Amino acid sequence: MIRGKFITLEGGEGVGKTTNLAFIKDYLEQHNISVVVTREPGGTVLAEKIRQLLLDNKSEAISDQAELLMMFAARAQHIKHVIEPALAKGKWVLCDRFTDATYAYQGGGRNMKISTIEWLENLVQGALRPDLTLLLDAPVEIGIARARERGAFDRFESERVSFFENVRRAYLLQAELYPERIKLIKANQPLADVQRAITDVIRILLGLSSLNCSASPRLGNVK
Ligand code: T5A
Repeated sequence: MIRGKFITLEGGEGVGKTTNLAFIKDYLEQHNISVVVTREPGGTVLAEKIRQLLLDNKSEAISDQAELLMMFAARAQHIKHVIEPALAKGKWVLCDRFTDATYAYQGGGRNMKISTIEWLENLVQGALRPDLTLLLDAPVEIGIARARERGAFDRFESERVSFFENVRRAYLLQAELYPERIKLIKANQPLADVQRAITDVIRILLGLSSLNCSASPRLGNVK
């Protein structure tokens, strides 16, 4: 059995991860690939309960340490019960956020030590890393405006703009550190153009194209 591929979608609030996850799933299925779609925090019964606790903006104040550990507790369940079994069966796993979100939100947003995140990443994931990460990037105000249209904000969405600017910076730093894995997609363009850029990247992963794609990990002119 050939192990499946692990693809993650990342980016700030409202950049279009959920929208494009459905698009990628359809595209892969058209190429006869069996896909498991999942998300973080979440993906198992227990991890979804942890998600509810993390997103509830009426709960008691959650300390930064507790938030970080809850993210990795949910991730440990998710990897054991969903991600690893699917990959082992040859399925491709398409995940809405993964550990790059922890580097961005808890590292960049909450200013938690990167070495602590790395330690937890190694503990919980072992050698597991995504084969491909699509980082949807847009100016913070665009993502927040899109998310606002959906209604009430959750605990993260209620943060200040400076928090999201730090999150965005941390995501872009991740892309700079791992240019082979993380492909930057400009998300502040019409959806059809976003999806064309995504398709270019996925085609390379499928071995359908080796041409230079329109998405680029380079960080110039990201506005
Ligand atoms: N978190 C998560 C951490 O802090 N640490 C971690 O380790 C992890 C894993 C999870 C929260 O948890 C935090 C980060 C998050 O705050 P979430 O629901 O996964 O929350 O994340 P959100 O960003 O809140 O998800 P959203 O659903 O808000 O954003 P999406 O999925 O990026 O956006 P989407 O697809 O729902 O699109 C939003 C709107 O924009 C439109 C869509 O139609 C939709 O209406 N849209 C476009 N409009 C115009 N042009 C385009 N190109 C468009 N693309 C989408």
